[in-house]
Amino acid sequence: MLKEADDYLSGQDICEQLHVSRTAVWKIIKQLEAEGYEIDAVRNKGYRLRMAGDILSRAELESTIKTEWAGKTVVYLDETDSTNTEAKKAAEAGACHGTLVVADYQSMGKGRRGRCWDAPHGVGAWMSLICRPDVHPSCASMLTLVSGMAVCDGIRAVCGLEAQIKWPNDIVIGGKKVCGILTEMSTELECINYVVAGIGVNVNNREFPEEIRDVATSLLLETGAMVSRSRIIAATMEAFEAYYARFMKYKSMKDLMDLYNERLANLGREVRVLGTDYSYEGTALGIDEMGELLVKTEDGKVHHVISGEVSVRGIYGYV
Ligand code: BT5
Repeated sequence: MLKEADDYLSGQDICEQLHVSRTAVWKIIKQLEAEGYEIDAVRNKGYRLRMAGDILSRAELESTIKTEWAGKTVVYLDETDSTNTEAKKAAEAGACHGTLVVADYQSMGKGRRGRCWDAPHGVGAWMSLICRPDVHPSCASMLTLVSGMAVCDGIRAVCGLEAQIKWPNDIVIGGKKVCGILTEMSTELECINYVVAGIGVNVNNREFPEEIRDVATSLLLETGAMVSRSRIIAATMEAFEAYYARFMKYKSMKDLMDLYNERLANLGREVRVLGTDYSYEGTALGIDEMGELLVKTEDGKVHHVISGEVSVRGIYGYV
């Protein structure tokens, strides 16, 4: 209510709308202040939210995320090993489609193939969205691409930064990684039980561990100002919901392919495709309807690269 009010909101109005006592309102105001909100309380006028800063809590997220289903139910944790692990547990226990697990800190953030994700306290949007799509398991990897588009748009909407996608699972700004995505799923025969789309956005990181200093960046480092994590999460959920609907229409990237390719950092670039026992170089032409990356080699042949089986590196740098 405070967020939506332009001016002071009287204690009486709050009490009447929420059907609670003045003392209950006062207690909640104190609790919000303890979480970091700055609230002016003036006699005969009421309460006014002065600054929300970069607060992450369940109440903050639920009041910022304005979607139909994506992130409508939030599980917020101050600390966890990995939001993906937590989301998988919640999904096993029956959490509904659209449940979002968010943590302020991850002690064992996961990257792909057992790699680690650096997820320090208070600076990142570390989140995992549970989806229960009625698609064949072979289509699930495309949700990584859908998530990538959503993060890209979320960053653009909140910060106005030209974020791009490095196929299949990184978001980059100026050639540096600002976000990584790890999609995991549980299947049964030909059906998907659930998919967990794990998204880690570096929002207010001022520094990185030495190993990734040259390749990583954050929204704070790129804009020079603090960015609200809840707004990034909300904008990502909004974009995800819209793109997900378009993905589900054809159960493929058919309707999203062109928009994806517009955001593709690799487009037209020389890349090296690394398989387990082979590698080749070529030009990245964009993705096809199934989300595979098309790479044209010198002999004119177009290869369809499937995510998960290979890695794609830029020949002249990270992208
Ligand atoms: C990824 O793996 O990029 C997927 C990262 C997914 C993280 C999210 S956070 C919420 C959810 N919960 C989880 O436990 N995970 C997801 P990959 O493509 O394998 O890249 C991992 C590599 O990125 C590492 O080996 C480092 O080189 C680099 N890296 C690690 N932390 C980073 C960071 N904070 N920013 C940029 N690069 C990082």
